[in-house]
Amino acid sequence: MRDAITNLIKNYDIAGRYLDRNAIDSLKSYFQSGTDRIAVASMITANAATIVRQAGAKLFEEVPELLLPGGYAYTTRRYSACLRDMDYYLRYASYALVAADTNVLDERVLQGLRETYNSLGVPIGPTVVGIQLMKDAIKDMAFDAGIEKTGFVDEPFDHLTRELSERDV
Ligand SMILES: CCC1=C(C)/C(=C/C2=NC(=C\c3[nH]c(/C=C4\NC(=O)[C@H](C)[C@H]4CC)c(C)c3CCC(=O)O)/C(CCC(=O)O)=C2C)NC1=O
Repeated sequence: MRDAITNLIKNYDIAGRYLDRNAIDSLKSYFQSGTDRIAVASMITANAATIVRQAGAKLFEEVPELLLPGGYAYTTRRYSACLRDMDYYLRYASYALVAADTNVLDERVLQGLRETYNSLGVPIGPTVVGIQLMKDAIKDMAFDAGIEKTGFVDEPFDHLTRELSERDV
């Protein structure tokens, strides 16, 4: 698992170089966004159940066939598995937000996930919609709490989306 700082130091150590202007700039931007990252992570912790439930409800409104016989949230078992997956995405996204690095997502969430979904037949498209709905809800929450620049919130959710959607070549 990596965070923005260990990653940067590792790269400079490999090159045997002192921290230069670029390094200092990215450290500054990490520390400047730090308080906001922590605030958003604690907002997620306090509202996780609601965020998952509401994003799930919206997802099933947008893609109602998921809940019908033959759909991938049909039966209580699958429905719960779906919301549980959304909860995983949210929890790991909150770690990645604090780390300012998406490596934790690669190591703990994404490895083998697309293959698992494909072999079970779980559709990726609606999963991505669910992830984006959680992102939007959190950005609204952050903005309402007075955080003006919420762009950093996109990183982990867009990373999950990008990696999940990637096609085999
Ligand atoms: C922490 C990292 C981690 C992740 C991410 C994870 C995902 C994950 N989701 C699974 C299943 C599943 N995931 C879904 C998800 C959905 N159904 C829908 O209609 C939607 C499109 C979507 C929700 C947004 C469903 C329905 C299953 C059960 C599929 C089945 O068994 O038929 C499975 C198969 C095993 C199981 O059922 O538990 C895994 C491994 N497991 C992990 O340990």
